[in-house]
Amino acid sequence: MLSQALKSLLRPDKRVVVLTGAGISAESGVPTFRGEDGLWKKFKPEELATFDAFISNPQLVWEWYEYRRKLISEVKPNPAHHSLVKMEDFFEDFHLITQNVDGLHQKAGSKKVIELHGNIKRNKCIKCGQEFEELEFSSKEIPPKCTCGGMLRPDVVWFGEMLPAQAINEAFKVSSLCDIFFSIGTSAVVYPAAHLPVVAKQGGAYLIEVNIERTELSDLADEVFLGKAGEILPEIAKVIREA
Ligand code: BV8
Ligand code: ZN
Repeated sequence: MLSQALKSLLRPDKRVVVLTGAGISAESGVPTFRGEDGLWKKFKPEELATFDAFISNPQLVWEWYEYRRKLISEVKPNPAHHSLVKMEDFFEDFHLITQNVDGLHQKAGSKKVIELHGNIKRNKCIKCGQEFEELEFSSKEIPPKCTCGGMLRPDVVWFGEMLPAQAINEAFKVSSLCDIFFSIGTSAVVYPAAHLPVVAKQGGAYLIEVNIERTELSDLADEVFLGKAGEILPEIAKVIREA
């Protein structure tokens, strides 16, 4: 299943970067954004995942995130997440960059996770910026209020908002320097995250895509594994273990 070229590359001294998207959490039961059962099916991104949408309809946006938080609290990491933990242990220089806000990589045991789009469990005050971990706030209002009186919002990156500078800068740096870049379960349409595999390729990395269908990135990839991340990644982890 793995090419000879890839097998010869999978050595501990290789610098490896992995970028994941909603597709890696699909087999855990978390709906993707653009897939058949996608989150956007019922709603449209511009209606919900933007600051303007929140200001014009805070209750609707807050309830949407509460619905997603509840769903995510009931799901577990799947074999794809667990395989990335094994890869993190195998490679001396390994970075996991995720667009997901579900925290499943950390739940699976990944130690170093670069969260480009924030984390759905955390909230922050739109006035003073104070961060609140899950369920720390007491007010029963929807959305809850901060002690300073400001409204709380999910601490995720909405469309049109800047990504956390430290996270995106580190992501570009490690992507430009790596030997192998895996793009897993992402439609590669959301920027600037979708630029990372391109930067890796420009830096001379071997680009691998794992997805159930071809994407805008597939033509640029050195290898495309069409199939479920939960089935393909354990295969790759097995080859690494036998290396
Ligand atoms: C920025 C957090 C600017 C919130 C998310 C026009 C108008 C407005 C904006 C733009 C525009 N054109 C470009 C932009 C920029 C915009 C953008 O890229 N828009 C796209 C849609 C065109 N980007 C931004 O706005 C970013 N900010 O650019 O700032 C700026 C610049 C300077 C100064 C100030 C501002 C912010 C982007 C972040 C948005 N937040 N999430 C939340 O979660 O609610 S994005 C959201 O999409 C998620 O994070 C998600 O991860 C991400 C990407 O989607 P995917 O992960 O790829 O998920 P998707 O469903 O699309 O695909 C799943 C894939 O998995 C599929 O390919 C499927 O085949 C595959 N799959 C399914 N099952 C499996 C599988 N693969 C393997 N195994 C399986 N089992
Ligand atoms: Zn506040």
